[in-house]
Amino acid sequence: MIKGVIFDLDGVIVSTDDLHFEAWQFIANQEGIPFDRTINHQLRGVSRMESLEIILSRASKVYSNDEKQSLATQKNEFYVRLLDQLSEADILPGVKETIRLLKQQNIKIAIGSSSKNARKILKKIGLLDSFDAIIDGNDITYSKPHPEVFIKAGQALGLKPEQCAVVEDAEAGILAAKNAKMFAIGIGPASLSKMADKTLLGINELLVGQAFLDNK
Ligand code: G16
Ligand code: MG
Repeated sequence: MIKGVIFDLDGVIVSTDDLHFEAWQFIANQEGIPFDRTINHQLRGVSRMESLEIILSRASKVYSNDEKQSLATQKNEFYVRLLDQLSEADILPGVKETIRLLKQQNIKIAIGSSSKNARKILKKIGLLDSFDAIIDGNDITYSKPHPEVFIKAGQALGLKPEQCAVVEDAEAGILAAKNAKMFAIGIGPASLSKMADKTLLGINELLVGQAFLDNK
């Protein structure tokens, strides 16, 4: 029986993909490294430093750890400035209704995000106080597909893994949910995932017949 739903943030609650893209493109251009939306897609759900490594794998020069740290900081400063444009209007369709429905049914809800900017993003879109727990990039040592973020979110809700469902847009996140022994729901790009227990075209489908709740 599912008693809690853990939501990924970027790509599930709000789409910051384009903002990450713009910020990484600035770094890639500055360094003369090829970068496009296909490469950006590989960065979904992946931590900042791992994202940088993926981008630098196409560079002709070798970067020192200090240089990498500096690039990651520059990217984040650029990205955080872009986050200032976010508002409640950027909440993805169906999210607010889904939260309301789950609360009505006494289902606990949490955020399980790789982003160190998760609280800032939630504040900008007006959802900071909507969740029973928030576990983000500041709380974890290992990023998705490691299950740490979801295990900690489940614990913060006071629930066992089998009582939790995870909603994810990234393959790495679906794997993390399965590694946490939770029910994995893939939306958006992850709706193609073979590892997901259930796939939906959008979060609003969670409302339809409470599909996944009925299943468990
Ligand atoms: C998000 C994004 C990733 C990003 C990561 C780290 O994860 O999907 O593209 O690299 O956070 O973000 P930051 O640089 O803000 O710490 P999620 O798990 O919310 O999808
Ligand atoms: Mg995501």
